[in-house]
Amino acid sequence: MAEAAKTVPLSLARKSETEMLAEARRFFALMQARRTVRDFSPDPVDPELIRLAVRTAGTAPSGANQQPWSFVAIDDPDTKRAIRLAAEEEERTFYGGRAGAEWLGALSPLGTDWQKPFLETAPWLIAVFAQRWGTDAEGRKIKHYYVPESVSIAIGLMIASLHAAGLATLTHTPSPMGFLNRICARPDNERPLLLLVAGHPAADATVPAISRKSEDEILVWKRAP
Ligand code: IYR
Repeated sequence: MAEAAKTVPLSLARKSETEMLAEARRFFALMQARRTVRDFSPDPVDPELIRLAVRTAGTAPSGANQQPWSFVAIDDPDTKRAIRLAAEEEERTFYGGRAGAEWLGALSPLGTDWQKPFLETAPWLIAVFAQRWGTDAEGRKIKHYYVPESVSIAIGLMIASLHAAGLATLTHTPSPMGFLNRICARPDNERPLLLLVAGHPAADATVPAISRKSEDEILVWKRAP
């Protein structure tokens, strides 16, 4: 058995009820305004915003605190082009039939197709990798726990950071996306989970007229009597 970690006092200042509600309402309003965007402006974005988003992602809780993630932040045009070409090749077969009629039907309200120009237009791509296992100081494999859950929470925080900064994002999941290991030179223990596209929206960007589920549809209370 490993020894229990030493402890330090928790630092979390208690807020008043009023302040708690105000903060939560403000954050809800901020996140309610987030939309997935597919039309990006080529305007540059300060790499510091990307760094802060990734550091925010790195604050996520993770299985056994193993922090099983890595992020590759790309604004190099040649790399973006290579990613676009590889993604479009997969997407062409996906939309050409591999997805099947049911999946393509579910996607049709989004108006997506095999073409992914945003992979070159947007200033930043962030490739997110999940570390299926780690290695200790002696190079031995360490099992990682709750990897997809941990990395997905991290991605959520990263999206919130970029959105709070006023940037548009797109969670892009070309499938399969093993090509990201090659292009980003990531080792075999890392599985690409998604590509986050980030930048300013194009001036004329539109988004699908779709809505979020209501509170009643997503929240079930079991209140104290
Ligand atoms: N990976 C494809 C298809 C796609 C699938 C789902 I589920 C979406 O919500 C959106 C797209 C693509 O990126 O076009």
